[in-house]
Amino acid sequence: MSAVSDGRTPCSPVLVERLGGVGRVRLNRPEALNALDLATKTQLLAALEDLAADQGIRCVVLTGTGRAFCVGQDLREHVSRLNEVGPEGVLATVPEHYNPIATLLHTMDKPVVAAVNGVAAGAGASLAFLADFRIVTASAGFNLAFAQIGLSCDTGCSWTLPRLVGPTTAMRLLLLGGTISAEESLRLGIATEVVPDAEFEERVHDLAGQLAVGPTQAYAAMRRAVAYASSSSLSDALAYEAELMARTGATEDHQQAVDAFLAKRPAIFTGQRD
Ligand code: LHQ
Repeated sequence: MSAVSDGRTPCSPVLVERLGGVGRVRLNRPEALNALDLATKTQLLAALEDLAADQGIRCVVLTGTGRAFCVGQDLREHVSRLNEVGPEGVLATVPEHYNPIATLLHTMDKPVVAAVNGVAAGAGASLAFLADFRIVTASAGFNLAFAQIGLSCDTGCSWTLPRLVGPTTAMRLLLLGGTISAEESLRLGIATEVVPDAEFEERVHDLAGQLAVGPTQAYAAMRRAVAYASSSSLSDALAYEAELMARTGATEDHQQAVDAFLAKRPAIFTGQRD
């Protein structure tokens, strides 16, 4: 496990671990429920940039230390910054930090797993919504906390949440707030899986390991195709699918996988760009 800065700082707010093709980013301010202060946002963005660019990393896991996944913006820092620089200065963190973090999580060319180890609130919930999988421990929950502090929503949740749960439920969750349980998040389509607390780490490890030996280029293309199709016509989506099929059809992974299929042996994917 290494900190983003020098690999040795024990109290770094963001820890990064690379193991077997899995890059795990751990928000590490348990005393503040992994609230996002400036250092945490800066290091989270840097960690995601590193992992996105690292061809040896074929799956990214985002999780938290302690009893929370992430409770969004650090409101203590927010209030003191409001007093120092006013709303315009403090809200610049949205385009400066939250938006690039959201964009990276959504566009990196590898699968992203949110390992929701505890409560996810505000922008913390939004981060989880950007992942391909939300593995949620049974005692966790989600809270769209923005309205309770008189703010609109951010970090992409106006885009992700209605796509996950539909517009009616998205508006209920945003306007009324409150914590929804892991089980309700599963029923609503937010959680991919809810796992008993004792089995959570192992399930995340197994899933990330499975994704990290998968067809990374095909996974990347699927992420792009689904994102593109969500705001395009059918004919444009078909054209983009054709382009991506041509690209993935030219990979070594595809060639060896169809050979393996015909030879009735398991495929071994390298995930490399050809
Ligand atoms: C916190 C926080 C927190 C600091 C709990 N900060 N300390 C973008 C741009 C710029 C500005 C603003 O925002 C954004 C995006 C956003 O993310 S806005 C949304 C910010 N997040 C929230 O509003 C969530 C606030 N927290 C809560 O509603 C609750 O704490 C939840 C539902 C997450 C958990 O409830 P409990 O399990 O009952 O825990 P608690 O409320 O007792 O909190 C424990 C401690 O953590 C407590 O401190 P204390 O010193 O009393 O032990 C809280 O003050 C602190 N804490 N969230 N975001």
